[in-house]
Amino acid sequence: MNEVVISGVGLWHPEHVITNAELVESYNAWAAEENRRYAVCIERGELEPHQPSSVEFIEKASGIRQRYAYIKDGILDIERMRPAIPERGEDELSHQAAMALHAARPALAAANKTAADIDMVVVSCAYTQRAYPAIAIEVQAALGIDGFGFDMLVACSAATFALQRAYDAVAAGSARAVLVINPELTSPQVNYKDRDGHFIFGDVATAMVLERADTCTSAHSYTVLGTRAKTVYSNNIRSNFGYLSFADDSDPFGTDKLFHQNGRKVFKEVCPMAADHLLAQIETLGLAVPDIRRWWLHQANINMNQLIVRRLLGTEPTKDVAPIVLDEYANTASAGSIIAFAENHEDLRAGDHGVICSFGAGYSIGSLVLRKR
Ligand code: CO8
Repeated sequence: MNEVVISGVGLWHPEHVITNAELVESYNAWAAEENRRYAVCIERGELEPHQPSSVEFIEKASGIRQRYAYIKDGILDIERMRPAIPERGEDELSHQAAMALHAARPALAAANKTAADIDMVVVSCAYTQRAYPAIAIEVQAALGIDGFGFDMLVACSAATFALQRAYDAVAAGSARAVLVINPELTSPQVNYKDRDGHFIFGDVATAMVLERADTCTSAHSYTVLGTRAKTVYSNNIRSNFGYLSFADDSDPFGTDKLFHQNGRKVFKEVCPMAADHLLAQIETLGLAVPDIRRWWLHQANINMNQLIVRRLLGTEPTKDVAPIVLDEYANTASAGSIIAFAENHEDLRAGDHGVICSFGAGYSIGSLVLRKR
């Protein structure tokens, strides 16, 4: 088996920012309008009035202060409450491929690689904007890569699961180098009329290059010591969006077709699963918690990350040991742990260990243990 390294990472975020204050102002205006419209039903007790959202709750419950939006237009408009993303023609670059390219190019540059070095492209994220042709093949063509590409969907673990497919391919020799890209365009799936979830997600794109250690010329590279994936079926995080809507006579734009969750249950069930998974993963490799210099964890909720790190370390987590990017980016589905890595890896010294880990819908947990070279 070949020794496999992560040799480059790329991160791109859209220019548009939505603060908690903007989001809350818009939601509360919409809620007040709905309460006015249905005042008679509310008066008769037939409907519950919408309660206001609050900036304080969002920051305390999630750690999120703002998020990036690929297209901001429409999201805060109470007559619309969803981004107004113009449709592109079949002869134009798709939105998600455009996002993917923004992250792929810096990842290739960081790895000192060109299109000619890459054999496999994986676009892996929570949603792809179409079924086929794969976004990965569109990106492959745009970059001029001769090889193959495919899309993968594993919700919040899309990035880590794709990195594991890349690791397997390079280790086995079926690809010399792999480009894994996560164009997380989450805003079209957010229900901005749902007080419990309107603040959770942001848009971003991340990318990584994996290759054989003997071809690596990057300034910062990490040997992948091991990978681990786990899934356990749960309905607690769900989106029913899909192609059957055309045939099953359900409302293709119904709220069940958007992201919805039982956040409390997710919190309670996923935290212990993730902590146990991480412990088992490092122990398999002969490592203990004090051997891990940095934990690049999934970014869904700051309280969740603190609980997991406290359970692992037995002490209060610091941002140096477990960086948090939620405040700036919000939950970016599978890209969160990769953003944490992208912004916090160059200071590691040769021999330092780190762990990338995702957890979320499915349920799914994916991890990679790395050693700086
Ligand atoms: N403003 C003010 N008050 C609010 C608001 C709000 N916006 N929302 C809820 N409240 C109120 C509630 O009504 C409740 O009031 P009461 O106590 O009177 O009933 C009170 O605040 C507390 O509510 P919760 O118990 O729901 O609050 P929590 O502290 O649990 O926080 C969270 C809610 C932030 C949702 C938290 O439960 C959480 O983050 N859980 C983990 C969830 C998680 O990690 N999910 C993973 C989702 S991501 C994923 O898997 C990928 C999916 C694919 C991507 C999708 C892209 C769109």
